[in-house]
Amino acid sequence: MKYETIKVATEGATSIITIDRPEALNAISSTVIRELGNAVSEIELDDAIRTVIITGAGKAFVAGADIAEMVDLGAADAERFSAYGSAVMERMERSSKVYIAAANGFALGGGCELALACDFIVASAKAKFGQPEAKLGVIPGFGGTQRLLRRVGVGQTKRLVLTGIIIRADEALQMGLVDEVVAPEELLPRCQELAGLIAVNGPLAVDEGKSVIRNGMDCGLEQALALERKGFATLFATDDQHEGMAAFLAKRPANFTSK
Ligand code: CO8
Repeated sequence: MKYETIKVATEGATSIITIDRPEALNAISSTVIRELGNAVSEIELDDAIRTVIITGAGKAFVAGADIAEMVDLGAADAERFSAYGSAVMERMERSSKVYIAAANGFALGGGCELALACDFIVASAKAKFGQPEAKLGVIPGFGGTQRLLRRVGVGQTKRLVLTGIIIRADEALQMGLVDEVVAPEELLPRCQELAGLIAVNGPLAVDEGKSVIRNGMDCGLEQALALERKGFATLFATDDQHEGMAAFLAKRPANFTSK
């Protein structure tokens, strides 16, 4: 598919999506979110792709939703924009692919929310994070209040959302907003390395693990543990479980078939 505001490059089992509006610090316009949604759907259908790295062109990851487009939005249009964007983020979160945010620079507002919808956030030491929407008279609208809450707890979420402060990558790491901080030149290689570690594992196991963690987060411990038990047992009905264990015992690499 041809895109105007994003680039998609696939190499082996990894696709790299680059948000490509550097002149506007990769702000998420309605075109960006539509194209991102289309790319996510297209990638979902490709069984050969296991991981997706999302990054930004130039000095920013994504500096938020496009303020020039939002300034004159009415409430109904704002709700449509928010619902569409939230659905894209949910599709990533529920995807069988593993999404890695390679946060190369400013990840603000909708940009921070996009990173939060990924499974891992790896940040360049130069990256900056924040939810500055209150400075614009609004609140996050792509799931930020809720995903931040689940990642960093209520106190830090309020600190970010109510003050709108912008924090450095090392502080984001300390509070658990990001998972790793690396030197700028190491960002893509590290994300590709993580992608490689995932790609050799059983696809059904990775999918099940992601889904149990995602679904277990929103229920009580007992119910969450039941989800884990069910997922664990389900995998024993697959060829991949037998292949993974047989390969270990035979001291050879596993050849998973997703069956
Ligand atoms: N939207 C539109 N344009 C932007 C945005 C943005 N979010 N961010 C930067 N730009 C543009 C600037 O206007 C500027 O354009 P121009 O060159 O034409 O003047 C260009 O990008 C470069 O930006 P700056 O000159 O400002 O660059 P600096 O390095 O001086 O500053 C900052 C970088 C600090 C990142 C600064 O650009 C900034 O504060 N940007 C806005 C950050 C922000 O407030 N983001 C939150 C937006 S709201 C949001 O994301 C809500 C998400 C939920 C949506 C739900 C739907 C309703």
